[in-house]
Amino acid sequence: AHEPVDVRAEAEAFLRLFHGEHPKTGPVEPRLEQVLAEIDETGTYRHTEGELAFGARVAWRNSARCIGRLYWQSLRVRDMRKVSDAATVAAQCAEHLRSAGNGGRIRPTVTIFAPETPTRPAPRIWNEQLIRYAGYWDAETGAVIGDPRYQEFTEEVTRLGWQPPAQRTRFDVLPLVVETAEDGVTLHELPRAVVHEVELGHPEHNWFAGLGLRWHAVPAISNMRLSIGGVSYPAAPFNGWYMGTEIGARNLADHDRYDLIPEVAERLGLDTSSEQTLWRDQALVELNRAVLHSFARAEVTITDHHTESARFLTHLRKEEDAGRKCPADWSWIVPPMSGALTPVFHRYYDTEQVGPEFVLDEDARL
Ligand code: HEM
Ligand code: NRG
Repeated sequence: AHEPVDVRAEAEAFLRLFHGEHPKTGPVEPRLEQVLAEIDETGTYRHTEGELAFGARVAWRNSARCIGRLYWQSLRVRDMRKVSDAATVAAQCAEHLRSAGNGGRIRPTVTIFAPETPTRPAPRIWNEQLIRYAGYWDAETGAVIGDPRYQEFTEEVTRLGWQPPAQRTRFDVLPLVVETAEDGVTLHELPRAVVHEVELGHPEHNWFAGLGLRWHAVPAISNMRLSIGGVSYPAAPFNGWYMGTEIGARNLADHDRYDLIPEVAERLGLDTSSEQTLWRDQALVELNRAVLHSFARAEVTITDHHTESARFLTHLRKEEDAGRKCPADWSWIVPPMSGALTPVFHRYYDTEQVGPEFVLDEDARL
């Protein structure tokens, strides 16, 4: 459950924003009158396609934790508001991955499913992202096989009836869990063809490929509610492309994730007898070089933290020129390695949040 929203006030603020930024749509008053009447009658209102696309793009523009916002205006918006049944939600998530993955030339995309209304609950996707790897507790070794972040979620989908592959690996793709009023909680395996993955190798060290590491090409967050002008879209999965450090400095490196720094350091033959040799830092750099090299070799869109930091400053400049504040969260914007080497480190940001926005609900699963 979230804060009660004042639908009328939020609708008015949003419509004024939309008409203010789109002079060609004419004065806001006639549309506002129509929307307020619709709210009086039904408790909610229907966005036009133009309002929906603008709302989604501005929700990206307002994402204070996102360094990748320079291209917010080019977000592809798939209007799936007609869709509320589980099978079609799952099928359209698969189609999202296929069309957004686009053979490696990734296209930032959001798919917007049916909104919450006073008379009908919206569909929900339980997964944190459309593609995530299972984590299995292995009693024999007392360690997790796969991604420890998803150990609990993996147990939950297993209780719901998911059958892990006979041969478990570190990179088994979890099924989608879709919840709807009509069908309850349902499991849906993603078609293999829409799960584009990159096998990791290193530009110089041939042994690196032998580690058997891989990662999925498309990060698609699926547990954030899209909130536009007093209307809530709980199922609105979105994607851009990866910044290499998300994989190389966090997913594969964090101690409570794949924890690969010690193994990479050992294979590099580093002196791990003292922290002062900075063997961790050296291994981290090679792991991140492997990620960027491998995505480039596979012709899958990716960005590095230097390029992206510079782009983000360009974005800030453009927002300022447009007369807008740009909310940003320093602790998320600064990359998780080499922070002070990037210009985003050396300044502070506006922090007050504004709508439309993507919201992580308290009650979101994982
Ligand atoms: C967070 C980069 C596209 C919305 C982030 C983070 C990075 C990033 C590095 C921090 C993630 C973390 O530390 O775990 C990018 C890049 C994109 C992109 C390189 C390429 C186009 C998008 C798009 C949207 C979006 C298309 C929405 C339409 C967000 C949101 C967060 C975020 C809401 C915060 C997620 C959270 O709270 O967990 N992005 N992003 N980003 N991004 Fe982007
Ligand atoms: N760190 C997460 C993904 C978070 C969002 N990052 C993006 N979003 N690049 C991970 O999977 O590593 N995006 O929409 O592109």
